[in-house]
Amino acid sequence: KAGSTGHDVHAGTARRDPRTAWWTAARFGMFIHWGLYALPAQGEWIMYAQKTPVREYEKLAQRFNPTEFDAKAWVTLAKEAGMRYIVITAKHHDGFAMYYSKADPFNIIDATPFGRDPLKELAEACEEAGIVLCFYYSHVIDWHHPHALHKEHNNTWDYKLEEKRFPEYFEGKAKPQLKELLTEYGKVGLLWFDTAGGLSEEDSKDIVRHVQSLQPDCLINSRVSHFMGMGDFVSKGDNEIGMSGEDARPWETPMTLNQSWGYTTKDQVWKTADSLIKKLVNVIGKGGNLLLNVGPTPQGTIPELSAERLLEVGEWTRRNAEAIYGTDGSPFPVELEWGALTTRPGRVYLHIHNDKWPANGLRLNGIRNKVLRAYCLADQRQTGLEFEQAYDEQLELHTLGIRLPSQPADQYVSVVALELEGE
Ligand code: H79
Repeated sequence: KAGSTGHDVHAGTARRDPRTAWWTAARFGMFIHWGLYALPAQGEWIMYAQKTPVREYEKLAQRFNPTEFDAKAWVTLAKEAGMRYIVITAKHHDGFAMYYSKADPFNIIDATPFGRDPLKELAEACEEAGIVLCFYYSHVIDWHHPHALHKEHNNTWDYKLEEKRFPEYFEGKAKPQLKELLTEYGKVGLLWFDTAGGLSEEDSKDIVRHVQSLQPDCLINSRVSHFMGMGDFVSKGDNEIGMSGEDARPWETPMTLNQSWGYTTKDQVWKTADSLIKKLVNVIGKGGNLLLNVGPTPQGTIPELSAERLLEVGEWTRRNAEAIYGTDGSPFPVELEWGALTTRPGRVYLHIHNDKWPANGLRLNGIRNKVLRAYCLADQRQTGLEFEQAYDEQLELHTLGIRLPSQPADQYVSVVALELEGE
């Protein structure tokens, strides 16, 4: 790597940071939005949207009994999809803890008939499967707590804004609950904070110090604070795919499978496996991670339409693992009209969209290294593809032309691997 462009520096820096190395190598994670809001099945904002009184919303807990919850099944699905970490809502904006919290009785053990701690069970299943467990925690918005105070989205139907004393929430609930999550569930890969609107710089720094004092290696996402540069990695906007090299820190795209996060029966607009795979290679080709969401049912299962898509994505990630995990994004600061590109030392992977298959061959300029071999990753015999390298004196450009098979070798996106001389 020349290290001469901002992007090269970015990719290299991301990989060199030992704290974030596991996360950038993982590339693909499962986001899980699960809570009491699964019961009304209209997404995780229902309490706010309907201004449901706290005493009313609490009644959902009495009916929340996800007896079909099977942590192993969820972890197996994530693993089969090719996901290497899980981020689950320990507490979303409704303030309900999906684990046994001694800091607040509004939690799954004290308030529901279920009698089990799903985060404990997930921690065990993840440990066994080699998946990194991470927690989403809504640190500013909490519609259940009388003193939570956000810039915009507060419970103003039960509580008066002018009577709120934020420290009573921050010190009395948020920080103690974070301590529980960081001390009772083993090693936590990262904490995913959301919507910090109104959180002071002082409180932002305080919560980062709090996390780091309990688990120094636990990563924190940028949404912990609206103050610039906080957090170990950048969470882009929901469903937003970032450009490479625009931030010095590693980044991710949080993405939905349909158009919702929490379980809903209303939204049935599902991304296809085809488009999910293209979004995955688009993100990793730009050097980012994809955090792809499922919204489990009140029974504790992952909706069939989600699971079947993830399994199809998993067939593809299994065949193309070499071009995904531990790779860097493209060093070329341009959009590639045929797809995306990832690299690792001595290798380049061309992720070619099948519907843009260049039947006449593919040209790629700018690779200085000698190409030793080219083949389709999905071709188990690794049949060599013909290619031609040259140097165009006039354009001062290293050119490469690869003759591709007439038909794509894989489903949806076909990867061509190039073996290079040197790194
Ligand atoms: O957890 C998911 C969302 O619930 C959370 N972030 C993702 C990962 C989120 N918190 N705040 N926001 C998203 C932005 C708020 C958007 C809103 Fe709306 C627009 C609130 C009210 C109007 C979206 C549409 C939510 C309710 C209606």
